Amino acid sequence: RELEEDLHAAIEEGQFELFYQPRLDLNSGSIESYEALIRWNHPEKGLVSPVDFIPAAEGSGQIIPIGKWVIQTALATAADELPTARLSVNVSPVQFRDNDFVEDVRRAIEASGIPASRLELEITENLLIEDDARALSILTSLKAIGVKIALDDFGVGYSSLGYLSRFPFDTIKIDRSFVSDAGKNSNSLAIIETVVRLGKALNMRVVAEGIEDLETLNLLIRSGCNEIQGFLIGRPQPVRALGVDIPTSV
Ligand code: G
Ligand code: G
Ligand code: MN
Ligand code: NA
Repeated sequence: RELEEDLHAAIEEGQFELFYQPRLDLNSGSIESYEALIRWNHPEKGLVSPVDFIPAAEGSGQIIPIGKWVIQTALATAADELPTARLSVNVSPVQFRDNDFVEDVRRAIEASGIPASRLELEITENLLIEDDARALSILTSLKAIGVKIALDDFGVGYSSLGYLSRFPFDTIKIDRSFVSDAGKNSNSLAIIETVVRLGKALNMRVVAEGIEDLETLNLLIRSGCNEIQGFLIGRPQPVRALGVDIPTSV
């Protein structure tokens, strides 16, 4: 059977789960936010990666109910299990451009009872390429609700510095390809340091993703970025497992 057919049952039968990966704030030295990452416990195939089913879900439109479930579930976790943390969730371009998206986000936040500022939506540059005016209008409406907006995977794809001046981002997430390279490629490190300065000048937080070893950790601490994320800090895990192997300070 096609993955797409199985997706129909997945929400109803509770086969999706959110994992949470810590983001370490370098100023306070503590974990103040987590990125929510979806996992699918498929009845026959076992754990299916979002890389394999998100494209199918986007093609079939299933990404709309799935994306809604992700936001509702992350907010419920923020209310019940992680009551002081901020949570970021990934938003698909298809979901972002759905006519009901802003209203769905607003309602989910209202139902959860938590401040909108504790939710950050991660979007990618490729979502901004077409119809700038519509993207700007959606982002402006989201900002009016009070949610934070992060530009994910920054520096790969159709990066345009113009996006940083046109759109109201709170956070820039430097793509992990630059981070994993920083120790051996001085150009990658120079790009990271420049994005950090750019973020400061534009009043946006800068998060470096994909820190896997101590050498990279030290480079990134010195780069002056605001937060770091990566397997060294903590792997994505179910909420019940958080705190087991996560350092609370560096
Ligand atoms: O967690 P992992 O490295 O397997 O994620 C692989 C990809 O799937 C990443 O690009 C990530 O942004 C994306 N992804 C993970 N969770 C979600 C989600 O809830 N919604 C969307 N749209 N993408 C997600
Ligand atoms: O596209 P996005 O940045 O949302 O992708 C997040 C994905 O990156 C998650 O699926 C997560 O599993 C993965 N990830 C997080 N930290 C690391 C890391 O240190 N190394 C690698 N290789 N992947 C990571
Ligand atoms: Mn992300
Ligand atoms: Na990313």
